[in-house]
Amino acid sequence: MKKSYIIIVLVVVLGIIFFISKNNKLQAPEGVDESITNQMPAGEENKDVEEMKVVGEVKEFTIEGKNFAFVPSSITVNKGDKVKITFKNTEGFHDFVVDEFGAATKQGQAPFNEVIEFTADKAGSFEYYCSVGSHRAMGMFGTLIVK
Ligand SMILES: [Cu+2]
Repeated sequence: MKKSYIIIVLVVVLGIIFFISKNNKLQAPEGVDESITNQMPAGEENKDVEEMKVVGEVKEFTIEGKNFAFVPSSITVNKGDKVKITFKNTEGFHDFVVDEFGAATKQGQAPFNEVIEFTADKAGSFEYYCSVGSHRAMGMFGTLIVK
């Protein structure tokens, strides 16, 4: 009887040691990967999100489309920002396109709203425009400035 108790205790102790050493390995700095990130307490993850905001914020805009203009005709963000645009078509048949960031809404008849998101990962001056017919030539464009 005593022998079997000792074996059980040994197995439990070994199990605990194994569990602890496994956890220690995951927390080692050289093993930084997703499995560690996932195990981070919620508080630490929030800290990371706040730090990331310094690099790239979410910038939200509502841009109205009508015959034949966008309002506003210029928006400015910082490089690295996540840009969230609500395209609000209030008149006519239009879309909203920014080629350089692969961003585009559907083409559609007013009224409709569509939200598009992209990351402004390159600096410069880019044109957003309506790709329907000759609307762009008729003045349906604006400027996205990425600083
Ligand atoms: Cu248009």
